[in-house]
Amino acid sequence: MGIEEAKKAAAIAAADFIQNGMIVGLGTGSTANFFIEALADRVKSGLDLKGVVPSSKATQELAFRLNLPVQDINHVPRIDITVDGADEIDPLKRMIKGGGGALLREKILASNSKEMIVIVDETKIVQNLGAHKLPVEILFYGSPATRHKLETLGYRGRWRMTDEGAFFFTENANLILDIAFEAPPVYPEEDHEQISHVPGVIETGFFFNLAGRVIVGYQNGRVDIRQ
Ligand code: A5P
Repeated sequence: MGIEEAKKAAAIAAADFIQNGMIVGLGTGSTANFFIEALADRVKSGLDLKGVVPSSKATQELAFRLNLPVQDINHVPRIDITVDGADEIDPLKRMIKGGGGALLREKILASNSKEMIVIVDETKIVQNLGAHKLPVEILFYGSPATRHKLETLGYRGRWRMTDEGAFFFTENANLILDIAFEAPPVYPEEDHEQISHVPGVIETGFFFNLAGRVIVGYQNGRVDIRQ
């Protein structure tokens, strides 16, 4: 077994928690894709979902292709469970997300769900957040000034670029600044606050107090569910 199988094992375990009549938020990324496939398999076997709400175009396309009942976030009252991956998660279930650039919509879904189930392979488990760069979504208007302001506060990063060398724009038409920490942040909540207070910052990839159950898939085939 390898990493892909570990992600898939966590995803399949998460699909078992979905019940008839639920509205399910769908995260973005390779692990979330395995969940969407596992969920579609359950629907084929008779699970009757009220709807699924995607966090990105890629997720929406996959959900449509697998005949899941896609709904617009603006037309659902509340989401029952959102299932999503993470780039890093620590023992306090604090996370860094946004490697795929969908952090803002992912956070909106997670914040409006009765529960967020996080699915990760074992490589995402960390003692301290910050080895991975922190994605920060930034309004294009005034973005050099916003970046400069962040630098004066000690947050240095690079604009995310596409493979073709153009600026990467999120689905909300914003930029992503990937901030690198020289040492793991001791109080990530304070960093989140400081960064968020800079005008032009839309959202950070820190996710706090959102994760419910965390399902970890291991390369030896084991799945661990942390309540
Ligand atoms: C998407 O913007 C991210 O938050 C993903 O959830 C995160 O990068 C995990 O992606 P993988 O499951 O592909 O590792």
